[in-house]
Order: sequence, then C-alpha cells, then structure tokens
Amino acid sequence: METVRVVCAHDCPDMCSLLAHVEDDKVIRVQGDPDQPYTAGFACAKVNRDAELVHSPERLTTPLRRTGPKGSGQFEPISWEAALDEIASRWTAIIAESGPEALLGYAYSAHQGQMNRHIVNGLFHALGASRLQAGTVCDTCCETAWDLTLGPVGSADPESVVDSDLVIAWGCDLMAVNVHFWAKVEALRKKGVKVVVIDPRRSRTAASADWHLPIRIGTDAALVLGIVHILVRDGLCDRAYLAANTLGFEPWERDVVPRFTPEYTAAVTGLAIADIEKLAAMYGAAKRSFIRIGEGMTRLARGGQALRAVASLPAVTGAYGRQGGGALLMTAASMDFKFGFVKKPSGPATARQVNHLRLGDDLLNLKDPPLRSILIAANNPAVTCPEANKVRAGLSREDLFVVVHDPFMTDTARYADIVLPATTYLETQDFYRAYGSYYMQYAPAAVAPQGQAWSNFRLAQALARRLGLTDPVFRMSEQEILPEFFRGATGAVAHVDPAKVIGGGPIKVAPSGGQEFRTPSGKLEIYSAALAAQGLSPLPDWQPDEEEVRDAARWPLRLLTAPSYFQPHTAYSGVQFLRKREGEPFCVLNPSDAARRNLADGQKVRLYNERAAVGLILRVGDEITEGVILVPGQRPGAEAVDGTINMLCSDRLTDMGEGACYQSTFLDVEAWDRPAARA
Ligand SMILES: Nc1nc2c(c(=O)[nH]1)N[C@H]1C(S)=C(S)[C@@H](COP(=O)(O)OP(=O)(O)OC[C@H]3O[C@@H](n4cnc5c(=O)[nH]c(N)nc54)[C@H](O)[C@@H]3O)O[C@H]1N2
Ligand SMILES: Nc1nc2c(c(=O)[nH]1)N[C@H]1C(S)=C(S)[C@@H](COP(=O)(O)OP(=O)(O)OC[C@H]3O[C@@H](n4cnc5c(=O)[nH]c(N)nc54)[C@H](O)[C@@H]3O)O[C@H]1N2
Ligand code: SF4
Ligand SMILES: [Mo]
Repeated sequence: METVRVVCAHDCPDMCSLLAHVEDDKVIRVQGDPDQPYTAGFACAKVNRDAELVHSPERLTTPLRRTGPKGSGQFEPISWEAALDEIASRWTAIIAESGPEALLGYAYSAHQGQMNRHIVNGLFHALGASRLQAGTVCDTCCETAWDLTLGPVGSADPESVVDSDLVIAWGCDLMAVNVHFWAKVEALRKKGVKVVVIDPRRSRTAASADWHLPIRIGTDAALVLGIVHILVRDGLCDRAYLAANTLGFEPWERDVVPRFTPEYTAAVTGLAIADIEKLAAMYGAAKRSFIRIGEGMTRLARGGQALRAVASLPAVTGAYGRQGGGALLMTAASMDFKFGFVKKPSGPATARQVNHLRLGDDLLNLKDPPLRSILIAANNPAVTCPEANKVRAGLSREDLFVVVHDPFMTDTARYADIVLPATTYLETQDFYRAYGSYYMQYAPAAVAPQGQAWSNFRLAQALARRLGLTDPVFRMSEQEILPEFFRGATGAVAHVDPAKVIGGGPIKVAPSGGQEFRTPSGKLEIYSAALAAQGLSPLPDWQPDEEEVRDAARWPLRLLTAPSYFQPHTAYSGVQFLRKREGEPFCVLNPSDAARRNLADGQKVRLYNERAAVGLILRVGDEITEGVILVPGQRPGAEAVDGTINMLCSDRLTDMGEGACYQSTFLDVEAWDRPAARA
C-alpha cells in the first residue's frame, strides 16, 4: 500500500491536507494528514468516503453524444477525438457567424485546485467569449460588502481563535461547513470561553453551543445596531480605536444607531429584549471577541447591509486590533497569488458579462448575439442555480449547443449535446490555497484518471490547441505553470520559494499583525462613499425590503436554505452511502405550522409559490421557528418526490455584489396527494 499526500479540493474553507492510501491504483481510504496543524489528522464525514466518490459505479466512463430529446438522458458513447472534433468545428462556425460572444464558458470553483478551476475560464477569456461573472450563486454579496467595509483583504486567522475570550458563530453552521474551526472552538470552550450562535436555525452547532439566538431571517443588521446602541449607552465603545481606525462612526452613532432601541431591535429580530441586553453586555465585556461570519445572512435582498453591519462590530470594541479578536469571513484576499496567467492568458480587455445566477434568463433572452453554445464544467446549474426551471428551459433550446464536463451524469448533463467524463481531484495534480485558513499546498494525483476521464486542465488545453490559441498556458505542464502564481506576489506569498512548493507539504502564508484595512481611506469604512455614489445607504442600516414585505403578505412561509450534513453540494450525490445517510430530499416545518395544515412527519408535501411547485418529504421539528421552512442542501430532482428547491427561488440580485437571494423566497406547503392549489 502506498500513501500519497494530497489536498481536499471540495469547496470548503478548511482545505484539509489528506493522506490517500492507494493499492493497485485504487484509493482504498482517505484520512486527515496529522502533519497539517489545522487539519489535525481528521477529515470530515463526507470526505472519509471519497474513495467511493472516485470509484463510484455511477462515474461516467466515456464521452457521450445525445441521441434523444434534450433532457431525456439518451446518449451513445463516442470517442474523445470525435467529441473534440465536433466541439471545435461547431465553435469555429459559431465564432465566424456570430462572433465569440455567442459562446459562454460556465465553469466554477467546485472541487478542484487552482489550475483546474481557472483554466476553463482562461480558455474562454482567450477566445473573447461572453464572460462569466462567477460566484454570484455563492459569495459575491458577502465578498463585495466585506471589501466595501475592510477592503479586499483576508480576515482573522482561524488558528488565532485559541487566544479569544468570546466566540460568535454568526450565521455559520460550523459543524457542517467549517469542522476544523469548530474543533478549535470546542477546545476553547473546555477552558470556559463562551460560544454563541446567531442563526434562525437551531443547527447542530447551535445545539452544541453555550447559547443560541434564533434570529429572524434577514434582520442581522438590526441586531448589530441594537448591540451598538447599548454599547454606546453603556460607555463600552473603544473610542480611541474607533477614532484611529474607522471612518464614519460619528454619523452612524448620530443618525442610525439611536433608532435601534432594545425595544425596536427586539420587534425586528424576534429576540427578547433581555437577550439583546445580555449579548451586548457580553460583547462589550470581551476584549478578544472572535466572530465567524457565515454567508447565509447575505443570501437575501439586503444581505450586503447585514454583512457590513456585522463586519463593523469588532471595530466598536477594538477587537480587530487584538490577537484572538476580530472576524473571519474569508482569508484568500490576503494571499496574493497571481492566477491571471491561467485565468486571463489573452483576449479582449472587456467582453459581455453573464451573471452566474442569471443563466436561465440569459440563455432565453440574450440578444446580439444570443448565446449559441455553452460549456458547463464543475457546475450543476439545473439544480444549484435560482430559477432552475428557467435554466432547464434555456438548456433545452434546440439551437443551443450544450457541452457538459462532469464526473457524473448530473441533472445538468442530461441537457447536453455532448457529455465529457471529468476526473475528480484525486485524479489530478494541482496547486491549492485555502479560503478559510492561511495554508497552501501542491498535491500530486493519488490515482490515474478513471475510465476515459479527463481533467479540466487537459480538456481546456486540448480545445485551445484545436482552436488555434497560442498562449503558453495551453502548452505548459502544471509544474511549469506553478512559478507564475508567485511572480510579482506581495505579502507573505512573496517570501515563498516556488521551487520548494512541489513536494513540500502544507505551507502557511498568513499576514502578520492585527486586521488590515485596504479601503480608499485606509480605515474600516463604516461610512462608504462608494455606496453613497450608488444611491445605497452609506452607513450600515436595516430597513424592511419592499419586495419581501409584499411577498410575505402573500405567502405564509419563508424559505431557509442551509448546507445539509451529508449532501452539502450535489458533488457528493455520486456517493451512495452519503445519499443514504442524508435520506430523501426533505423540508422541515415547525410543529405548529405543520399542525395548522394537518401535515404529519414523514409525509410527501408540495412546496409552492408563483414560480413552481416542488415535492419533498416533510420532517416536523422545532429546530426552526414558526413561519420558516427549512430545506437543507440542493438535491437533484430525480432523488426528490419532484423537482428541486431552486425552482422556487427567483433570480433577483442582492443589494451589493449582484448575488443570489435564496432566503428572499416566500411560499406555502400542502399535502402532496391533494390537488395542487397552485397560484
Ligand atoms: N464540508 C463542507 N464545507 C463546505 C461546503 C461543502 O460542500 N462541504 N460548502 C462550502 C461553500 S460553497 C460555502 S459558500 C460555504 C457556505 O457556508 P456558510 O458561510 O456557513 O453559509 P451557509 O451555508 O449558506 O449558511 C450558514 C448558516 O446561515 C444561516 N442563515 C441563513 N439566513 C440567515 C440570516 O438571515 N441570518 C443569520 N444570522 N443566519 C442565517 C443558516 O441557517 C445556516 O445555518 O460552506 C462551504 N463549506
Ligand atoms: N437554494 C440554494 N441554492 C444554492 C445554495 C444555497 O444555499 N441555497 N448555495 C449556493 C452555493 S454557496 C454554491 S457554491 C453553489 C454550488 O453549486 P455548484 O457550483 O453547481 O456545485 P456542486 O453542486 O457541488 O456541483 C459541482 C459539480 O462539479 C462536478 N465536479 C466535481 N469535480 C469536478 C472536476 O474536477 N471537474 C469537473 N468538470 N467537474 C467536477 C460535480 O460532480 C458536480 O456535478 O450552489 C448554490 N446554490
Ligand atoms: S472538512 Fe472540508 S476540506 Fe476538510 S475534508 Fe471535509 S470537505 Fe474537505
Ligand atoms: Mo458556495
């Protein structure tokens, strides 16, 4: 048995170092690498099963060409030569007739290292195709709001939490999405440090913490303002820190904060006045409070305001200036790698942009030129994109040439004209850098590609060469490209010798000192001139959103989507064990909401609104409050009673960063066997 040191490539902040145990070119077992301090020798329950992902009997083994109607899933095997010839000739003709903007490369980060994730978009960049505004389904709202407040910088090192005196998981289910940080927090708790969870759901993290505040969805900015109100009232602000390091506290304190009395804050957030007072007192007394900020609170209409408010809070007590204090959203921006060599090898300075989350609308409605072909890699938009029915209708267009590259026959791949089998990360070599810690690592492939699977890297290079692109990136090996990531880098990355990275194991590249601010003023911008220029509130504020108020008057329930424990992304749906552990796709309703509708645990129900109807299994439980319906994960339609949750979600954009508004979805639920009372 051989042991290969690899890196977990799943879309997860932890970026664990792993040991893959390999026998006869087969992964037998995967475990956490004990030599990486953050991984600390354990992988999560999902990745413990990645041997089954690599060797799943459901893996695609050859390229396929469609033989039946779009979406029917009828295909015949073809050779890679035939597939690549067809793609190259179709694209060459489309470029000649309609220009390159009739093409769209739709590749996202999921589950690979930096070379494989960027090179597909690099190919389309060089071709001058329409450009994907990537990540709007995920983190662009929180990232933009963070950048407007602190600047494009990373946040606190998760390993610094050992020095904290209070930990708040604010809208983050650590046990689901950040287990290695949770392990650090648990150790700290044993020393008596309190852990508070602010989340509409009593998640596993909330249930295990010292205190859970079940906040009403979309009211986080109001809670922050209520806390600041009390900190001001009780003289608990660090005035010296605020004066030296922030911009705009004075107008905030004068014009916005006074509205958020404990009474008003309680009315908005659904929390008790006494709890708001207690939380503010705890936060005010702590010197080195650490807030782990989750993304869930930003996936709704006013998500940007929520994030700006929460990210401003550690400045009020000066926690940003102290070791163990501050906030953690993402770290990547403080690791200055230069991925442009792969992402933007050549091509026009600007090209038409397509918002990742507006795929359905753009496939159906873009003109001059309409989209005529799309390559989807490492993405499952028929399930994971809002307006999933529009995505499916768009992909069904007879005049759209669809190519999907994936290890599995996903809901999206069923709409393809050509399906190409992809490797998983354990079959590729790549360079990795975390977005939730400060580590980087180069990893070899653990095993050879399964069947006829090709990596994104190999596919993009082969297509580029066929299409006559001459950029060096399309001819170099991964190891030859690696030094380009360090050329011209600044900060901690500049001190790394790229020659020592291959075979070097995990390397930490953390910034030193307290939280850095890289805004136009060089300070934490509570007041943002950039937002004022856009006509948005320049100070973090909470106001009701008119569209949400209107929809809430029409529909009695509000959707909460959160990661599920065993199927957090559809990428895990090829592992039968994890599918079974998670169970059939389900929703959770509070007992009183279920009783009001005569619905019982375990029965099939229909979730519906003006957009669609979806069938799921009902679970009744009090982990959520009345008026909320929880749907964990995004699950493929074929596994559910019927459809997938994103059919009910609109493609509306958040206030900042043009992100997705899953949590701004309102709906009702009824028994599945009842005739549909559709809107
Ligand atoms: N192991 C593993 N980890 C992962 C992933 C994975 O596949 N596997 N996926 C990764 C990816 S792509 C991402 S983007 C991150 C996402 O991870 P997070 O940043 O944690 O964001 P979410 O998972 O969307 O939501 C987290 C929590 O926010 C809560 N929430 C929802 N709305 C609100 C609100 O209005 N206010 C408050 N206070 N809370 C709210 C939800 O109940 C949920 O518990 O996780 C990553 N982590
Ligand atoms: N309603 C609702 N919708 C959401 C969310 C939510 O909270 N609520 N969360 C959103 C978030 S945060 C995210 S990040 C997105 C995630 O959505 P997606 O980006 O679509 O991610 P996955 O569902 O994991 O699908 C990734 C696909 O990549 C394939 N894959 C894995 N490895 C490789 C590889 O090496 N090469 C290629 N070519 N393919 C590979 C997998 O098999 C899988 O089909 O979903 C978003 N959608
Ligand atoms: S915790 Fe995250 S990085 Fe670690 S093994 Fe699990 S999915 Fe991978
Ligand atoms: Mo994400």
